Amino acid sequence: MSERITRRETLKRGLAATSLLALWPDWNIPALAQGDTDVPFTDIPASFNPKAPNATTRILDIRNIDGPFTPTDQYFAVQHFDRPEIDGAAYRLKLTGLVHKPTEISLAELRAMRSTEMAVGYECSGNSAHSMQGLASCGRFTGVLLRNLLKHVGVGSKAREVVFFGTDHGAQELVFRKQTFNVDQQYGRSITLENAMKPEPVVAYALNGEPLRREQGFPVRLIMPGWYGMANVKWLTEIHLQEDRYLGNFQARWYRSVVGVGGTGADNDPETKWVETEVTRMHLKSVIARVRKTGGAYQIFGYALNDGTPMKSVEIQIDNGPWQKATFASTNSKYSWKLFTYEWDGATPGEHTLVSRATDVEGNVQPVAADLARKK
Ligand SMILES: Nc1nc2c(c(=O)[nH]1)N[C@H]1C(S)=C(S)[C@@H](COP(=O)(O)O)O[C@H]1N2
Ligand SMILES: [Mo]
Repeated sequence: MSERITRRETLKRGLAATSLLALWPDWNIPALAQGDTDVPFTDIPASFNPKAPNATTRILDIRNIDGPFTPTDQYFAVQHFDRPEIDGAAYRLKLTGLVHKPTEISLAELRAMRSTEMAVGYECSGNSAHSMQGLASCGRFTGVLLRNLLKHVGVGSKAREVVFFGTDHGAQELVFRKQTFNVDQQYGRSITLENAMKPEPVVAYALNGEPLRREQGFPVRLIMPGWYGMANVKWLTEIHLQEDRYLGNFQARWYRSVVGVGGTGADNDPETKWVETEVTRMHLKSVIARVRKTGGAYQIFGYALNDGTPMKSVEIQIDNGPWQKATFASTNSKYSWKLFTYEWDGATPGEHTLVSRATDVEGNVQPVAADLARKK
């Protein structure tokens, strides 16, 4: 079940104007105050039921987003194996490999180090219309900057690669040159030492001011602002520095994608070159989460994500009309998700198609449906 890079679906969202709704004037007002109603979407997959997640996945119902940070008990949760239960008192984070002094750090010691707080939004690279774009959240994470931890133990001169191991593991079939091996795989991901020393990565122990919950990686996880979710290793047990590239399953085989460059992207177009890529930083994406009505006023609301490059705009297109600029929430920050609203004047009864499109200051534009034909 390798995950593929997220495609942005054209958000065909129908508005049935027979419903009664209300506007959304302020973050502090709870969702669906008396008289408020959300306009029903007509494109919700029949299989979608956020109230009945399976044991290993929690989907955020994005229609209920009511502030910059996802409440801890709604925060989306994804992992490949069983969620380990770790004793916080006995926990030690191991720093091993090409470090000056291999070190074990307790949770208390980690909490006593200089801490950093960061608003970070991210999505699973498999987030799509199938999960109603609910494999995404935004939280306020507290922890220690990875580079401070690395400086604390001393980085060996040959170290090039920083590997993060989760406690979780499980049996997986590994097919190599047509031979099948049964291996016990541990969740592991690596980044270059250069990326590790950047000022963003956080070894986090709290979300929204509370200790991480079990499903969020208690007691300690990595947070890589601007990256897809797979980079944020939960139940972090070891940080290992090495010279060679790390080739674990979740680094070297999964989280890969094939992208068509040039041409039309049609399978038989010789102009299109197919390139294998690695899933790393988030691509520009915006999602319409709901349409809510107050009196006669309709408000479109959604979130956008990217790699942290300042976002220039999110635009909304209604029924193939002109692109109109949405307004960013003042609470947005560099690595948070970017919430936006658009006041929709003149909504008429019947079904409508709403599309959103994000653009960053470097001129990158979220692809539209036609561009996505080139991604496989
Ligand atoms: N240890 C460990 N960390 C993990 C995973 C995992 O299976 N094991 N899954 C990753 C994936 S694919 C995603 S999308 C994010 C989800 O983070 P969340 O559950 O806090 O939302 O965790 C990542 N970290
Ligand atoms: Mo993921």
